[in-house]
Amino acid sequence: MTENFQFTLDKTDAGARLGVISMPRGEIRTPAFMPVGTVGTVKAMYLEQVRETGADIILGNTYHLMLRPTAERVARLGGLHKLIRWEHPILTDSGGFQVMSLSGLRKLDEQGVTFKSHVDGSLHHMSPERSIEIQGLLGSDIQMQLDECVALPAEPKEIERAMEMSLRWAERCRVAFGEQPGKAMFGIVQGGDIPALRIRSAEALSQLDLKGYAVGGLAVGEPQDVMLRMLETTLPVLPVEKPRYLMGVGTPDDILKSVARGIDMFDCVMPTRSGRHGLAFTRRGKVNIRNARHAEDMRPLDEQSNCPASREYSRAYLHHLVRANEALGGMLLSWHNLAYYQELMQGIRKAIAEGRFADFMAETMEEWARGDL
Ligand code: PRF
Repeated sequence: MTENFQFTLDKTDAGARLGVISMPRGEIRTPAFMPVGTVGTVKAMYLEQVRETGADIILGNTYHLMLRPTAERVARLGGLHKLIRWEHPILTDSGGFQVMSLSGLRKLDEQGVTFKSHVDGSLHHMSPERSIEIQGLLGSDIQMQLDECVALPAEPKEIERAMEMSLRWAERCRVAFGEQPGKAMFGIVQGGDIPALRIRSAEALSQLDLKGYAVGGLAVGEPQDVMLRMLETTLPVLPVEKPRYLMGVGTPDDILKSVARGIDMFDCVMPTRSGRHGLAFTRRGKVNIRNARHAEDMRPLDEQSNCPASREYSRAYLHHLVRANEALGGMLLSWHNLAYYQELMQGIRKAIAEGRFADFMAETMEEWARGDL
């Protein structure tokens, strides 16, 4: 544990990086997967369970929490960590991405973004400075700059305009954040699917000497090979000694291939959202538990797992719960999926440490391809 935010890169193997982020609230072993706790809850999970699966950090959302229960109220209640009972690090997304995907009526210009709440229709304005202020009120350990993410496909001019504005917002966020020992603000690379714009964004952000860098604007409608090519273009431009976070990604396959290109951190709703819809991620690929073939199968999802949801509950029972729309079905499958994602990250870290990441990746993908037991 350290007083300051610190990233130690321990080893690189076949493009993959093994490291540790140390900060006052704890250590984050990288490559790391961050479960998404949008409104102050990792949906359908107790945070004790989330921790037990191996999560070192969770994600919260500025957009949702500013609308309800509001940042000022969270601050009066002692901060997000205390309110939700999670003493480990929390990363908060800045709000821009969620405004664009969730709120109605929005206007975006140099000053920031004006939008209508999806909760009660009220009007709100968020500038880069206000986003940082809110993330501070929440007590977030890793705060993200406000940015504009353009969905793909998009016109090059539009991608360039959003990327350049995101750079100006990064500078404003850096000033607003100031010096906060033990906390960090990350910049976000934009630039869509255009290599020259990705490079321009990564170079300009590197000049700001931030504590870490995210790659945004990917997994927004482009094919996986385009996403991976953008990582290959972007990551060599970023400083090696800073953590790199790929926002909103992804499937286990996306994660493995992105780790191979040098990504250190991920977040995604996929394990929890898919779990609530009856989809399980396993060592043997995806399993749709709603499928009739599970109706009388008394085997668990994975008898080798450490997670009780994976090891002790039958597929027949999970199938029944999900079909009957019972809350427990979503709870057990979210638990199983988060455990699987953390088991994957643990396997990745161990493989890098032992210098066999390339073999681990090939074997893992082979096992997914073999299909369900
Ligand atoms: N920007 C921010 N949050 C994000 C994204 C982004 O580009 C993405 C894109 N995959 C997910 N979450 N601020």
